[in-house]
Amino acid sequence: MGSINENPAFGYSPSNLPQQLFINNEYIDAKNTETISVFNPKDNSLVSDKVPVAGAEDVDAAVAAAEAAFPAWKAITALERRNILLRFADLIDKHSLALAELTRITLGAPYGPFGKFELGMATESFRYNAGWIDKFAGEAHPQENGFMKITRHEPLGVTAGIVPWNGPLGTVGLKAAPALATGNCFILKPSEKTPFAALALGLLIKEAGFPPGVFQILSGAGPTGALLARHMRIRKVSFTGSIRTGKLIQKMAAETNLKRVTLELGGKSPAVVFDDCNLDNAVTWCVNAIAANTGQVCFAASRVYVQEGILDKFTEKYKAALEERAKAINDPEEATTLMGPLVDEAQFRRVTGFIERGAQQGAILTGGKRVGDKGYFIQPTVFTNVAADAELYREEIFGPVSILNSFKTESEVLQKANATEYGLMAGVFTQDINKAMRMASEFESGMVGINCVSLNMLNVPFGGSKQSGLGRECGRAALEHFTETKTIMINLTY
Ligand code: TXE
Repeated sequence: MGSINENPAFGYSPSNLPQQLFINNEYIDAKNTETISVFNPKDNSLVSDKVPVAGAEDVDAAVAAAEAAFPAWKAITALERRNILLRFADLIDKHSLALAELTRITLGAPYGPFGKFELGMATESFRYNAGWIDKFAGEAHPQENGFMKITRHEPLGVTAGIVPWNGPLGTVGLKAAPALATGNCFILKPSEKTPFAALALGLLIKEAGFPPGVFQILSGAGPTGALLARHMRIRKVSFTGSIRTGKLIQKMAAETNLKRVTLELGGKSPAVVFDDCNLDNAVTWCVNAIAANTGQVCFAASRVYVQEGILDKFTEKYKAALEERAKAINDPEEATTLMGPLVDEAQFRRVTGFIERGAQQGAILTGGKRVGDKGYFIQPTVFTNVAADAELYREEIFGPVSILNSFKTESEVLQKANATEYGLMAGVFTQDINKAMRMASEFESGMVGINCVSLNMLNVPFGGSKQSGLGRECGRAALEHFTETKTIMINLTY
């Protein structure tokens, strides 16, 4: 993680918001005159009613600028490209407090610990991918029958990233960094709910030395995202968001130019806690897994399965720790706040709707209530005795709501853990390495944590199986997904 400096002067702040598109290294007014309003989730006050919405002409302008920039960007030396990415990471670090504030006024995330994690993910992803630039080589095969064969990883051209509101800068790092590192141009569409930290990056893009057109930012909502997903000259869209929208993007890509698509979608991730685990460790991870970012995390462990021998002890500690965490629900601007509000009224209605209907589907162990009478604060909530066909059990809630279940045997819990269309993450807590590895190989998920859960690391692939996603971010895998492999065959016999 980068260091958090004093507050150096930065061009944008809550009283001077970035409210223009960033095209060809300039902030410009959108041709489209539509705008979006955004509110502060801590009190529902209006933050801005002037968030620009990029329309077809704006998207075309960004694509044209990216196309013009691509040949030179693809051709610059690895060293030059690496240095630009590293400078950009340093600049995000330098202005991390200002960027965190621009996020906080619409997401409600307190700076620490989630805000810090989120920004660190962005900067470290740029550094990690910068390190790959001169190492992401192709293969040379042994000569055979007079032929030599080599492969190269070539950039796709103009690419786009459509990102969600729950990690407005972290997700930019995961997408933009491998795209740019491999020589693509990249157009970012932030979420309409949290546009400002992303829009403010334009200042840093220019200062870091990205040539005009290489890295651009177009704000807007679903229709702007659809313009990108349908664009005939965009060659890849990397998306993070809901399964519903992910499927639409895949469809739009197929109907237009078969652009490459990476989808990082939702989850209903299980944490399996065996009798022989280190109990305090299991409780700590399971609590953070559902409370971090007020549960608005794709890999949140929202189904916790505890073996019968430790069910009572685990339940007591899990409940107590979540109630302790609830005491740190407060104004996200206060330094001691650990849990802020849900992102907006729609998400608040969604989560409270699940909780209200859930009262008929199971028993509330703790939580269930709104905190305060303004803004969208909600207690961490745990349900027990929920039937496997209840919506509470099946659907992603995307709030601080988990269900606690008991189990007897390994085979029983595996069947339960895997009985879902989601497959993002799974966690297992046990001191028995054989059992842990058996579980790890049987979980139907893109990622598994052993004695940990709901985490990601930049140098290993991140993504889901089943309907939780398509393709991978992070690690070398991300670079592969932003390139086309070209095979070259050389005839040495004539
Ligand atoms: O997601 P959307 P929403 C889940 C979570 C949440 C639910 C709804 O369960 O409660 O989705 O959230 C853009 N073409 N996750 O409505 O709609 C949109 O502008 C192209 C899980 O915010 O998927 C935004 O930039 N783009 C999750 C992005 O898609 C479109 C993160 C995400 O919005 C579009 C967020 C369209 N037709 C929500 N419609 C995770 N995996 O972490 C919308 N968008």
